Amino acid sequence: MERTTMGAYIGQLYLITIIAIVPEAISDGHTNPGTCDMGASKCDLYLDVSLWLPMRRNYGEKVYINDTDGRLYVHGDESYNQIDPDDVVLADGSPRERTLTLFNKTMPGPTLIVYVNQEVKVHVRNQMLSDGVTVHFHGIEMRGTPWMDGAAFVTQCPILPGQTFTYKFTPKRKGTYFYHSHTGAQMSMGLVGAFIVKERKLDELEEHVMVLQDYNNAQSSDELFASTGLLGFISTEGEPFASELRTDGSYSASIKITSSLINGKGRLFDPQGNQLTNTPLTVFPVKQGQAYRFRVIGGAYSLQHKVSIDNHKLKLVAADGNDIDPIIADSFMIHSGERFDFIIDANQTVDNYWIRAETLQKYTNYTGFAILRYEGAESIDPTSSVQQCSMENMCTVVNCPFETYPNWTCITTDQIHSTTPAPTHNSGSFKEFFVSVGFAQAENNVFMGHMNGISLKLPSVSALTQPKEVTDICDESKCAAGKFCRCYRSLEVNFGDVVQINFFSAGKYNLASHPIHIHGYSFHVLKVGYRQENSSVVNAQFLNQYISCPNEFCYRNLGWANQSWKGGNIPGIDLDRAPRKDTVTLPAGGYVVVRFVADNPGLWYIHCHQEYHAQKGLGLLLNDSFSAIPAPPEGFPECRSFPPPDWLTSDKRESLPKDDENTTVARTDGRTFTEEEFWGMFGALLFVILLQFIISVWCLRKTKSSVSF
Ligand SMILES: [Cu+2]
Repeated sequence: MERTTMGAYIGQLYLITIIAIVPEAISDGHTNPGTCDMGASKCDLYLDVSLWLPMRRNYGEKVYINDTDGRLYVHGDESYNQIDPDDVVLADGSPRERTLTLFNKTMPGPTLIVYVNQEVKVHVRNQMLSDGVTVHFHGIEMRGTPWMDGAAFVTQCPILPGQTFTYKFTPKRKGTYFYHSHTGAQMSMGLVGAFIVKERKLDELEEHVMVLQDYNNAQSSDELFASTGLLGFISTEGEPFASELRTDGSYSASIKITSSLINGKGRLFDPQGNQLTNTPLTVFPVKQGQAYRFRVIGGAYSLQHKVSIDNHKLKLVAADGNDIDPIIADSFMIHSGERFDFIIDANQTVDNYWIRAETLQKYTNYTGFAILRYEGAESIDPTSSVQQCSMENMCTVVNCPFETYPNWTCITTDQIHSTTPAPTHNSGSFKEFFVSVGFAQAENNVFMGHMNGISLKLPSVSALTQPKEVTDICDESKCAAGKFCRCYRSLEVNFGDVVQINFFSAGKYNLASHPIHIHGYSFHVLKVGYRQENSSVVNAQFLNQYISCPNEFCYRNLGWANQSWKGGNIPGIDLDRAPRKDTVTLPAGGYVVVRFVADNPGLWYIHCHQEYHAQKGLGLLLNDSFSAIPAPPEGFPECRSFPPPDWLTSDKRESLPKDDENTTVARTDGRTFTEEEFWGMFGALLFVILLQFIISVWCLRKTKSSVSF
């Protein structure tokens, strides 16, 4: 009898465990994601992540572009049935095949439209064969749900092949956002899509969404990484690492790109600018006399683009989802992770006009093209020409990563005006951080990304939800002024702190501008500083009129050159109008000052949004009011490494990538428990034993009593 009771008890436990691990069922309608109902309080959206190939209609039907008519046909189809360009992932039209990883087999993924204060559930199903994935909703602050931020090994474990995960959150603010993979280098695989949050009212204007991407038609970033080794950086052959000189004198220090895409379509050019593919492009239809809102998303993983429409002025009305005082411009610059909304008046002759996403590359042409087509115009390529900028006819360009450029009037990021004021430095406890950003020469001549000389090493657990298992925590006292370290590092802030971070593109290797993204926040950009004109970007000293550096590396112990700037007293900043963004371009050799109030408890990733740079460790974490972070939902997935107990201390460690000698390993002896945890577990064990004893005694007595009758 006692055995039966025990068996039932174990059975119950087993059942409870099974119920807990069965994933939420996927309903049949999961291939039709898209727009939520305006009136609904809740909304379910579905994303399937799977492998796919460009220039295919189905798995077996390879598509080609006919040179003479520019239309699509299936190879070997002698009846020449035209293929709808929207049925094919075209990319740059190159016949070269490479693997893509896509949301719902489209590139970009489906545009998701939700409403303010709607409870959104995005069900993600990983249908890949071999790789994990996570989805980050870029710009959504995830207030109260920090574990839904989608940053792999920061806020969650990757979703494994065959697994599902449901992102449940409530967007609080309207705006243009996007979703993308935040695992490894999967943005370069095509895992990007628009995420639009609208107010619950009808659109004032008809809208178009424009997702910009950069693309390599031969290899993904992972493959490019592999050909140099994950830690490699410099390739003497010029590929896969391509540090290309730009016309502003800085470099796009990143990996090889072949083309740019607008909504997944683009054309390939040779270095002389000759068009190599005649890909059908994205067409944005307009009617003469009407105005349209365009939502532009910087979904590139490496390149910065300059967006313009021939013969049309752009009225910029929002930056990173935040309203701004409208700016009339000829074009704007947008880096990976940024978004801009603009309005155009379709006030030109009925015709086709080029939409251009140009890059600043000096010797290569990666321009992305799309077509603005007026109703009544022929279905042909535009013949319009790009605006010529001259001394007499200066072009107005918004969000330049430099202050001046020949024949341009630059409106810099801090000259964009917000409609909400920034916090003053004395409106709470003020915390000021100095963060140098760039690349550093580590051991074996390998270059690593760093912030303050520390290359971020993400843990092998979800740091937010398994904080006690985070290893390789930096011992900053050992990362002395000129020393480079590779470890896990966070900035600590408390609820209510007014946080100011001064990012500097300082030090020896500051060749490139970096789009800095802060998760969990929309911050105010108080000031952007640029390198002096004609100064060499590799000269560490040119910034010294603004900051003081202890040595040429500028890793730690940084400060303002003028001490009176400390404590939030930078002269000339306009708190009432400082723009609000979640991603800001730190100019090569310049600085950016951002400020926000720490009112969103969580563990937030701060990193360069160029995927390759983040992979190289260019980031850190914001440990925001840790004790106030709410507990994750019950059953939230965990993950961890499972080395043999002697792994980390034995010579076997030699076969792991070698860490910098200054790295500290927080736990080398496996899982350790705090005193509280120990007594908690001891109590629970005691309770279970006592319960079993009572049940056994009760059963025994019952057996005896039944025998007596
Ligand atoms: Cu970067």
